[in-house]
Amino acid sequence: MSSPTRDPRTALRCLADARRVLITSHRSPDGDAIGTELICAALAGRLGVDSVVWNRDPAPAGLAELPGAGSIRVANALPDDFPAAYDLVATMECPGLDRTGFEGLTRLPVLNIDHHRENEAFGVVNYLDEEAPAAGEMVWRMFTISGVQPDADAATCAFVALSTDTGDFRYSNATQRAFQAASEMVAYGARPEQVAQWIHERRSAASVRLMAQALATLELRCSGRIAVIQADPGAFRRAGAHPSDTEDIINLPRSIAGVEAVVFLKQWEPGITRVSLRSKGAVDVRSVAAAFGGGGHTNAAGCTVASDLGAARELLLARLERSLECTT
Ligand SMILES: [Mn+2]
Repeated sequence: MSSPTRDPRTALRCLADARRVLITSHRSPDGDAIGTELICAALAGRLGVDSVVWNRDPAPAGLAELPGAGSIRVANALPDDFPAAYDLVATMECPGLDRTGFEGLTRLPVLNIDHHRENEAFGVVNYLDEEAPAAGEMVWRMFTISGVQPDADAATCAFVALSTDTGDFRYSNATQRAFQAASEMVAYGARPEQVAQWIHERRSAASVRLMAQALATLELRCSGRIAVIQADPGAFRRAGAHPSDTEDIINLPRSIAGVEAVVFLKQWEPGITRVSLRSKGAVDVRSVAAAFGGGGHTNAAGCTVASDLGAARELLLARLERSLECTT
């Protein structure tokens, strides 16, 4: 263990000193997770370091088209040649090692790269920067100081990470730093219109059907400041949808005038409810998620509640309404 650093040079040195690195990220990987893994793999390659990207869950549909995504391996356990054939593990945006869904990663030194505030600093090197707009921007910084030039594919993967985590440069983390990095990525060949198609125009029909089911449950509370939607096992069944088909649905209720916070409750297996939270401005949903053992950012967070949807809904809304000081 070592104390956290925001200096990309420390992380770059750690990666460059490796012979073969196993790169991984969190379960249900999003654009930042996948984009950051791929740019890290690209950087490793340019530094002469072998790498394997090894995930517990598949990438969302559109991201399978990202350059290099075909080389990502998805499995329930670590590779058979782990740890013998590797000398480093690199985790991308995992606040805790358990988020990877793998056990035994600590048999090797871990390079921990993340921008979540609650990161547990579990690595031998902890490159942590909660002001980074995306984990992909952090690895992009490593690339730009490395002395090797990112190619268009690497820039594209970094742009996917950055535009995903900033909600297409609309969230509060769309800072000057985010736009500066985006400008560099485009200069190196990232194509925003291609990335937008991958992220926004690769939905499955089932996910649009699930969207209809979820939106039909819309309820406004707290004088219209809170919007709640849900998808229960019946909704998943009727839509023919998978857990990965829930992405983006939460952004529609977020667009309602006057809404400050959105809750999306999802249940596809007995006794477990996944909760996504979004908010605008200073409304902090991370603390609400944290009260249930989850985490995230001020305006985007999530948690898992070990109960069926109805009970989880009561618990979650009670906590959120207290945090927004709702009177009605
Ligand atoms: Mn992220």
